[in-house]
Amino acid sequence: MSAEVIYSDVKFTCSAENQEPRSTVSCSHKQDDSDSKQQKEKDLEKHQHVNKSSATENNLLKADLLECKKNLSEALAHYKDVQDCKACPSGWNFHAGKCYYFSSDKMAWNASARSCITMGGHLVMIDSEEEQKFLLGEMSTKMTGDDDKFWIGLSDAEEEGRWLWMDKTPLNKSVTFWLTTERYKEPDNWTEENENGEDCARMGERSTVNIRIWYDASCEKPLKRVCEALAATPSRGL
Ligand SMILES: [Ca+2]
Ligand SMILES: [Ca+2]
Ligand SMILES: [Ca+2]
Repeated sequence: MSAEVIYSDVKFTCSAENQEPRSTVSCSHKQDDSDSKQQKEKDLEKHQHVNKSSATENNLLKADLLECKKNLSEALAHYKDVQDCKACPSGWNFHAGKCYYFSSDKMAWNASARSCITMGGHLVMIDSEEEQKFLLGEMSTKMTGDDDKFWIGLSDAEEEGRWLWMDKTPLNKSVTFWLTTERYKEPDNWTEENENGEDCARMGERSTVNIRIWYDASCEKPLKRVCEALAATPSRGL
């Protein structure tokens, strides 16, 4: 009687009369086990080495990731600080790194200049067409009458015809916006209203797109004013 055993892809016959096949298989199998064990030890050693390298690499990656997370958290916190930072005091308008205050009360030019300084700024000094256009846009919503204009920080009180900004910088003739029409040619130092003439500059005009709307006027006239100041900047750069 014989039995047939199938073991994986090895097929052999067990028989009482003939033990040879089993013995051969058995010996051969023992030899295989020894080789296999050595190979397995080598593989294990190699695997452990690879595992060790991988662990080191993983630790480095983990450290990098933690550093990235820390930097990202700091950047986000700083971004929030910048967003929360109020660049201008309440009641002032922010524009291009500056703060502007458009008053609703009226004062003579000297009192206006002092008031701006008390508030931490100065009467506005206009050094570009862009700034002039910004001011006009803001003023157009704040003027209630044709003569409702704003003092700016420009005066020729020290020497007639020599216009100086608040910081004593001479007026740049390539950046001036005096009203010039067929009827008016400012500055005209008009003396009919005040015999001392007109030594202070005001600006503004309702319902106009003309950006040339500076006038010289008597410094005693009570008018609104525009103050300018540097905007606050965050203490750290992004
Ligand atoms: Ca300015
Ligand atoms: Ca004058
Ligand atoms: Ca005038």
